[in-house]
Amino acid sequence: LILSVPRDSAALSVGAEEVADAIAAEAGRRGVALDMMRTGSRGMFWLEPLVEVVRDGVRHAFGPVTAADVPGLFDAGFGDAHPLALGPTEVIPYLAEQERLTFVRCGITDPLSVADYRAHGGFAGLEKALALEPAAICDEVKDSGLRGRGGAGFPTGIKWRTVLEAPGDLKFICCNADEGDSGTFADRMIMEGDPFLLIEGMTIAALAVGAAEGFVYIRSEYPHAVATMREAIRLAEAEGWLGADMHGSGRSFHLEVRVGAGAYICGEETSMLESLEGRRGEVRPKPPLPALEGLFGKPTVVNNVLSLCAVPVILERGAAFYRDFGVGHSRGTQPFQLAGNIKRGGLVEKAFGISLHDLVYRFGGGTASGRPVKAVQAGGPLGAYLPESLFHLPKDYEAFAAEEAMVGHGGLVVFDDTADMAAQARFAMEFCAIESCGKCTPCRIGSTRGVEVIDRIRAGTDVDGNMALLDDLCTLMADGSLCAMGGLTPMPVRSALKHFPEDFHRPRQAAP
Ligand code: FMN
Repeated sequence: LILSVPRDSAALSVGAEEVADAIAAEAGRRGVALDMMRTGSRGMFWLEPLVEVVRDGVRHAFGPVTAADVPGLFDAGFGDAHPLALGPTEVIPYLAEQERLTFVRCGITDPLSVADYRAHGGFAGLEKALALEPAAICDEVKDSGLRGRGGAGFPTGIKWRTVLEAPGDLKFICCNADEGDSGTFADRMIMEGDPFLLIEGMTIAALAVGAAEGFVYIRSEYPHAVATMREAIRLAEAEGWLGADMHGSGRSFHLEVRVGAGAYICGEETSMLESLEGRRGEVRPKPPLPALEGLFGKPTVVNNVLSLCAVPVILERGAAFYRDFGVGHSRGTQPFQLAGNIKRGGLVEKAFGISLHDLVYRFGGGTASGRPVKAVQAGGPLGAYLPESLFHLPKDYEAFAAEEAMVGHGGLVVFDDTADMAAQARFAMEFCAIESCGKCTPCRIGSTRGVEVIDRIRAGTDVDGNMALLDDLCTLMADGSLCAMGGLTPMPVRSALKHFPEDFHRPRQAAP
């Protein structure tokens, strides 16, 4: 019996470990020879724990499986007649309709087997990069159209070029794996399910800019990701893919994991650098850009996990291959993450250009509660609340910006019609008040005043006067904050006011 059970945190949180134990025990009792592999998650969370059994070389899915289901699954010979049988995994529409470039191995391979990674095309991008000049690697990434997946959407190749051209012998690659956005989990899934991909992407970045050291900054809430990354680094070093004189190339790259202490602001890149240097996570003014004066004042690449994980396939298959996916200035694919009140939550990697409607309904199946969808918050806690009338919007950085919204890290949090958008607007200000690093006044004080003003509006006190005050405060925070923490907090507030005025006891404006 050949099967796999995920060891991803999402699967573990709903009992994957108990299922794996039950399968091992049952196989032992029945004298069945068992070959069980622990994998990452396929990203279909409503089906976790998802057990996959290999029959005639094809993986067949069963889920969601509990430990109590295990004897029955053995009785049925893990056959198609069992009520939990889902058929061949790859033809489940949720998976079959995706365009997986980054998540191509996740849930399929053993995350801690270099051999398995190699057998599934791993390190092919790094092998190409080892034969290229640094500037040529930067150009390939620039030509692919890859933009930063951490939120700001800055072109990755241009950032690398800046670091390459910055003077200095000591340069760093820092991977931002703080993943603080609500409803996001793609960074974690990759680190737990395909950690060599991140190692490969970071190593290519190091070759591109001439860096010899790198750090993966992981939030403390991700203990499994921390452990998996550390072990993967050890294995990659042991097999010569990392460390001194990689594969006889004469080039070296050392990688370490650093664990954050749990602050949303530590995902902001300059704050993350402070934290990496051992200080409290406070934002630094920009300029200087981290690309020129970053970690310990040295030229530094700061990239999100997903940006770095997009790089190997770009090197392996060429910039044009990657650029062929997507629309406008949003090229390639984005691992979108469906969360909140949604029937089929999980990871959907698609080319840019897919509509919100398709993500929420075609993939997500609408709300988990079965009630109508009221809003989607796109791009984390600082992103806009979008009503159904905007669900035609394609996932595209510019199309979202035109509607005062953002794609961000690709997270979507769905709300049904029982949600109170005035309460959500208050929450945005409260979140900022709690998570602000306190360095600048608009963010530190403005957010607290924002909570108070929204409370007065919700209580019906001088609504017109307080509305004007809130608008003024939002402008001040957007224009005057040191970083996008205070700068973007007005986005969810303003979107709630604009799209759901009735929740603030205001009449809906006629469409222009
Ligand atoms: N970027 C991330 O990659 N992960 C995060 O958790 C994250 N959190 C952020 C939190 C705040 C308050 C702000 C203002 C920004 C955050 N960012 C985060 C964006 C980073 O500042 C930065 O733009 C990003 O790491 C750059 O990498 P990229 O170009 O690959 O996206």
